[in-house]
Amino acid sequence: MNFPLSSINFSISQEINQALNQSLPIVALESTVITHGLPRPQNLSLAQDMEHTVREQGAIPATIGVVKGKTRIGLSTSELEDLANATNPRKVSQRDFSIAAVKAEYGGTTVAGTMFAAHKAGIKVIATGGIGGVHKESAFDISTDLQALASIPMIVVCAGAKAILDLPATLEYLETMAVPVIGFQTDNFPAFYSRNSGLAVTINMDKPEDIVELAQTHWNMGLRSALLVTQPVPSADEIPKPEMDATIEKASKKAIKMGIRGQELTPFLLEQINKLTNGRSLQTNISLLLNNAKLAAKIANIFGMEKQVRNI
Ligand code: PSU
Ligand code: MN
Repeated sequence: MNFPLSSINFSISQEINQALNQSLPIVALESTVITHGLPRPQNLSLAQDMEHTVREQGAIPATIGVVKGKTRIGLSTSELEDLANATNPRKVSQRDFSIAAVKAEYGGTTVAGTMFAAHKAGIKVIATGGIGGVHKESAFDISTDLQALASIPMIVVCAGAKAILDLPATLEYLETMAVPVIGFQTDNFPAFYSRNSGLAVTINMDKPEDIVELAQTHWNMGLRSALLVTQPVPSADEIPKPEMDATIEKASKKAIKMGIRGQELTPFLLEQINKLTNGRSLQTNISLLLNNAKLAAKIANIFGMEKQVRNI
């Protein structure tokens, strides 16, 4: 059977189509990390390594991205290379799909964009580094990721929210929007580069099985929000919070001075932070991304035993 997508602007790769038909475990992977998150050539190698990590766990990776205006659910090897090397790719959240489509552009999908496309295909689990949230300096810069988490029933595995954000405000917003925040083997909300933000998660869970049970219970009750699984970066690759806070503040001040805002802000800050930490932040980022891909695959494996719910 085929999974025809309702729009000519979305298409599922043959491998993912087959996996969906056979109810195999699938992990969606975002691609803004490739187009805007990491520098070249680490962006491509990381994307390939994340796919490899998912496969090692016995699940199938579906990296989602926009190729010449078309959203691909399961980028091929060459599409992934083209996306990683594209000139001026667009950062694609829900607002941006139609723009990328009419302009036939390349685009990296954010967590929100990836959830939107993955959910159309019936995929339930996505792995990322950090979600977007409420920004510190501008109260109205609130990521579409939070809106997506509020309204798209999926499990999102991350290492917390981007460290540059207002974390207490981000957690408040998630509470308002009925998104349970699960700490994987921790009571503390991770702070991306650092293991502990000093803020509490909604619930601590030790096993992927428990996370899937909670998700099923949540959705069976008729709730449509996502569940956010947060996993701290491995200790060996952590950058301590006091050091990180000072670095982030320095980078943020520079951004304000230069008038950088909106979609540009995160890529700018990440680049600055990488410079200020002499590349250590990049290693931390890669480590947590791979760790999250692994956990997402373990969660997907449990879902794989159950019947897929098709939304398209
Ligand atoms: N976290 C990072 N780097 C990133 C992102 C998150 O450390 O590049 C990306 C993710 O794709 C996330 C997006 O979904 O940034 C959110 O962007 P915005 O705040 O503009 O919505
Ligand atoms: Mn924003």
